[in-house]
Amino acid sequence: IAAGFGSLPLAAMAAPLTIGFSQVGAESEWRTANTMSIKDAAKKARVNLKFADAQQRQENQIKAIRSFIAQKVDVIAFSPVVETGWDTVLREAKAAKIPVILTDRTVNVSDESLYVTFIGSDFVEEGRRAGRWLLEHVKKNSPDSAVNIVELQGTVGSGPAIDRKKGFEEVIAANKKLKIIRSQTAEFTRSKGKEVMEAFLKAEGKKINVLYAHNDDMAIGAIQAIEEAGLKPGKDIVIVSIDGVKGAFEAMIAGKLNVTVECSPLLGPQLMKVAADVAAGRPVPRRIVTQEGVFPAEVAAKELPNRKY
Ligand code: GYE
Repeated sequence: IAAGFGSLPLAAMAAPLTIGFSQVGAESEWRTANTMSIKDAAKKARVNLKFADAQQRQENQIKAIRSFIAQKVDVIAFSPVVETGWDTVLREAKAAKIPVILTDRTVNVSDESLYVTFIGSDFVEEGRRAGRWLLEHVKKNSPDSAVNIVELQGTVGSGPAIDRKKGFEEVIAANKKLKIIRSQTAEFTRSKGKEVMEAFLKAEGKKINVLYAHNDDMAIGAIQAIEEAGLKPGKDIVIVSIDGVKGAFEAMIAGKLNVTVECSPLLGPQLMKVAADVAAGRPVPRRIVTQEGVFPAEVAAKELPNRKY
């Protein structure tokens, strides 16, 4: 028989790739954009996507992964809500010979062969970028005063919360006048961001000079709390956050947020490409890092029309 289309085995022609994807939840604007990116890219790549929302609970993610194994999907992808506690279920996937791709967040496992690759941002570097912006801002605006910082952390035990704290602390250590006076989780959500900021304001009041929020949604929630306390966000309290979602650009244009460090959620197209490579047995890099920038309030109006999330 002549080589070519006619000689392809039926399975290779007919069967689209099936990917089981376990998403963290719908906690932030970032997450919504990430989910859309994955669903859109799957459609474009004609991938059969089985999508499960874990509502921020690890046990739901473990259940979803087990169900993907039972359904014999070609590839499992997931964004792990926390870093630890994945060894058992990932060993089950490995035993079933289903490759696992991590997107957005990574895991802490004893056996590195439990996943093929991790596509996502460098969260320590994002924390450093936030810290560097603040050091510069302090140098220009108030080089001689003490700077009291409050910090809203992301989900306890999650990669971005751990790493964004670490990178920021590492950089601000260069100036002893900068001090984190309160730090608490607000679970990456607006409502918690508002609630925890209210508590910070009650405890520390006008002592607070800076808010560092691990994501824009918590910063946006905190902005409401600051306004309700009769203070001016972006002025009385300088606000630094991470993600770069549209809501942050709007807050910057309104003068209520000072800077956002970009973290791109648009991981769908890369995931589809890597999943196809993995399923075909082609080698893929162990780590795929997202490219990102830093956007201060001065450029917000010019940049907003270019934003895709
Ligand atoms: O920054 C936050 C989201 O894992 C990078 O999760 C992601 C983070 C993002 O809820 O907004």
